[in-house]
Amino acid sequence: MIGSGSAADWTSNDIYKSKHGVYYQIFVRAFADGRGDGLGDLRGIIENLDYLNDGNPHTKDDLGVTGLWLTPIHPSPTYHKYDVTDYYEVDPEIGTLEDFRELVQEAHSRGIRVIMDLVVNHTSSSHPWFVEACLDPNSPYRDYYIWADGDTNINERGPWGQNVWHPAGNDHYYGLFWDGMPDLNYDNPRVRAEIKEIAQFWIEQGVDGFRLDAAMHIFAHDEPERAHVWWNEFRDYVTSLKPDIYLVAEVWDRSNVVAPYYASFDSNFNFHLANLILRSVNSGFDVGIAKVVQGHHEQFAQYSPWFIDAPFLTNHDQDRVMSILNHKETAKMAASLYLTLPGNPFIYYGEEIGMKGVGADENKREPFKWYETTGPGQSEWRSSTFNVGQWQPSVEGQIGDETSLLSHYRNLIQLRESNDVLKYGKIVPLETENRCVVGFIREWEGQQVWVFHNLADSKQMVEIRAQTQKPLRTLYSDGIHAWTHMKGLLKGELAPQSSLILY
Ligand SMILES: [Ca+2]
Ligand SMILES: [Ca+2]
Ligand SMILES: [Ca+2]
Repeated sequence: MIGSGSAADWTSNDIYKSKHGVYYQIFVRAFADGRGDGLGDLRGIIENLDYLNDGNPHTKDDLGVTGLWLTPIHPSPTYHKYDVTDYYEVDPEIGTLEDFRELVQEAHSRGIRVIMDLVVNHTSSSHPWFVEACLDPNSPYRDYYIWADGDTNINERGPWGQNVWHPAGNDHYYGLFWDGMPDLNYDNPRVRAEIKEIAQFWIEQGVDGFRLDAAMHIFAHDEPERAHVWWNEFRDYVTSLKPDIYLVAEVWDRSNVVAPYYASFDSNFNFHLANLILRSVNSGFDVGIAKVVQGHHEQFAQYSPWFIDAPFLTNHDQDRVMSILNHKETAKMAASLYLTLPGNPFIYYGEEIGMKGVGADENKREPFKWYETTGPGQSEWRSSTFNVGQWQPSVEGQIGDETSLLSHYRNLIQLRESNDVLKYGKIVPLETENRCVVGFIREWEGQQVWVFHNLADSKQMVEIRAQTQKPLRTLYSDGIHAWTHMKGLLKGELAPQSSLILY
């Protein structure tokens, strides 16, 4: 086991526990405008922290998330900012370094940790390093990037059929995603030193961790062994500065490819699981989610005993959940599933109110709908095309409605955050003998929680051996269920598209 010896050096059970929480991904430009120019910014997030978590466990009208992931906030020529021109600044459109420090402080006072995107596979082609590298072949920045030589096939195609070599004068440079994003050269120790310095800077500003963009693409041709050497070097460095730093990576691939990255990172987004959850709730038939999760975890544990899975439904690169599922009750089921699984769930902003969006990336990043029409703080970075008219989800329209999707998210997040077994526990699949019912046990420090989700739009029966020390009781229920637990036998009828959690 690669992880067990080395991992223990850089973490401990207390640190492991401190890294757990429910995260909320904010696409900064779309979330909230605090400065009146119609573009989302850091001030807008600060002003709306009470919506996310007011820091008071006795009030229940806030969402209750305990972590934020901010998409890139650095200066950049694009609206999405995944191509950075200055890693040490905040884009003026988004705010200032002081705003960032204030956001972190205000978030911490509410029990919210803040992580930020670290986009270092590539820079912007407008980054001064790249500009100088192009202008002067003798510049020290030339070797920050990857240049074609006599042996290079400049017609090489990347994994999505795209051109990866792009002309600059008489030369060609490597840019996996597009010509505006030249890849950095991680064979150059000066590049590695620069990236560590950037991370140090943001740790000094108070950040709690990083979401590592395109983590598997660090070396051309996706050489995983070399990527691991670099990421372990990075992990060791940032952990030496901040022992409880949380690292979650984008490794958009199947679980056997993802698993080795647990040698470097606390978490990796579970793309494969997201797909299975959406397929299952959409069809009403479980594809075997609990067993799949258990299988993934066996793979992850080979690389680190401290792995924290990162279940989610969709992110800023994918069609929105409500556009895939279309029905409020089905969207509730999807939420119930991933918010009761092990790991750190990541909610994409707007998912909790059922925002829609498909196709072009901008459609998946529409302004967060605070109001039925409009009001202070509303981002207007683009006019909504998916979230207007008949389908108009909003916080204003849902916050006081106990049957709303927003209330459902709030209830499940608060349940999870208040229950150590749901928060930290591992998963043991249950054989429910019913293809419509997902069943599993969560276990933590000798305690158990029994979870059942009926994905079908009809009542479903379950009958299962449940040898427990005392009869099971209801922890959570969002349907009218009829069930008994006697003589080690749990029998019940589950209401359509609903969940029952026992302890
Ligand atoms: Ca603004
Ligand atoms: Ca509260
Ligand atoms: Ca790369």
